[in-house]
Amino acid sequence: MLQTETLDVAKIRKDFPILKRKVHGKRLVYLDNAATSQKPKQVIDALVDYYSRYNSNVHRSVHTLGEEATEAYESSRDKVARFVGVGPRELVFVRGTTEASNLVRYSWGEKFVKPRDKLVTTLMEHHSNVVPWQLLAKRTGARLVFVGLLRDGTLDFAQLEKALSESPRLVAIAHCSNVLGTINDVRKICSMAKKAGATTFVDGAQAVPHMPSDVDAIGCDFYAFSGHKMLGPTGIGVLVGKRSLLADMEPFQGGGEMIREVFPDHSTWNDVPHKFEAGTVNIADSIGLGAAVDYLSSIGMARVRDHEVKLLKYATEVLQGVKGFKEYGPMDTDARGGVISFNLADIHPHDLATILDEDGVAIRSGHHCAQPLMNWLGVAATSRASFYLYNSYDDIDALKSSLERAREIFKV
Ligand code: 7TS
Repeated sequence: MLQTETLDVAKIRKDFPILKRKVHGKRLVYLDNAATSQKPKQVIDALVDYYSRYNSNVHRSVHTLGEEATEAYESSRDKVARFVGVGPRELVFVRGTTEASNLVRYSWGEKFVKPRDKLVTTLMEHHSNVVPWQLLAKRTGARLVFVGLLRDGTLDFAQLEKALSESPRLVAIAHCSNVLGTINDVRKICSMAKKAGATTFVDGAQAVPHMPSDVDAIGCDFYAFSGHKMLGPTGIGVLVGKRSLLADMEPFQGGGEMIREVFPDHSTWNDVPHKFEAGTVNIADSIGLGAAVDYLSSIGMARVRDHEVKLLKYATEVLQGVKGFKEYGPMDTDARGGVISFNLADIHPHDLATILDEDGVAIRSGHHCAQPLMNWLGVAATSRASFYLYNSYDDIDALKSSLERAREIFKV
């Protein structure tokens, strides 16, 4: 059953060469999209085209190749900025979400955070939205505070209000959890945080690939995401920042292209966003990300989201029928991304993922770089299936039969 009402999955799958391969002689059922997505040939072709036709450095050479590369790099910035509803001057190309939070930690944090300041994050964060703030707290003498969750895996707003009553310097929160799938009302949270005088950092790594994004409307100070989770190449991602804030911040790395003038005793900085893009940038992959955005736009993000909600509803229903299946996260599928974290009886998630792999079914197992959350759930690890636009009901059926086979093998 390849057709959902929203997307023509059979047609989409033809664009993804990797989906033709077999794993252990079985059709590849790729359900590890929260870790990284597969790439359509349009993105692969954009990389080949750059390297084979106009490979050159950007922002420096007046020859034809240099001009073409610069034009492609900057038009990719324009495209990605439009895709998330911001201006191109607010968009810094970085390696990914992790580099974005570390940039904020250095360039904003070490300038503006003072001893005894409070930094607020939550128990559902990926480590890239925890560890940089721990390092910042250690360096500045600030204190990191965690907002907890309600039993259904949604944010505890009473705890958030309490944390905000102490006038924190920073509130850092995921738009969508990579484990529970919880979609946070970041617009409301940023408005509350702003009233409390805090700067806001939103981790959009699991949101931008899967739903329409309007970062300007969220009203945050910083917003980050990774290209490789949204059909783009690895090694390219985005930090969006308010222009005045980016202008006030210290540079992240020093070197070529981020300067205006260099004297023996000091330097002055290039305009934002170039101030934060030192050295030779990741030209090819930023162009690849532009192609990914074109691909997603041609499908339409509202349709991608709608498709994933249908898959989530179907999966929740079908998998509940597997004896010993225990799912984590909010049960309201409309307020949840296309992610299902689960355990099956007492089978270790790594063993389960190995059995599933024999059937060509790729899921992730482990702590998902969210150990504070695992601790809160009271488990060392979970298994996780995560969906994207090329998945369909047949993938969920394959997951179910593989789980049944694991039950037989482990006799649970
Ligand atoms: N934030 C969230 C919510 C994430 O899910 C991830 C990666 C990151 C940040 C870091 O992104 P990166 O591109 O800088 O690595 N999440 C996962 C995952 O769930 N499984 O593998 C990577």
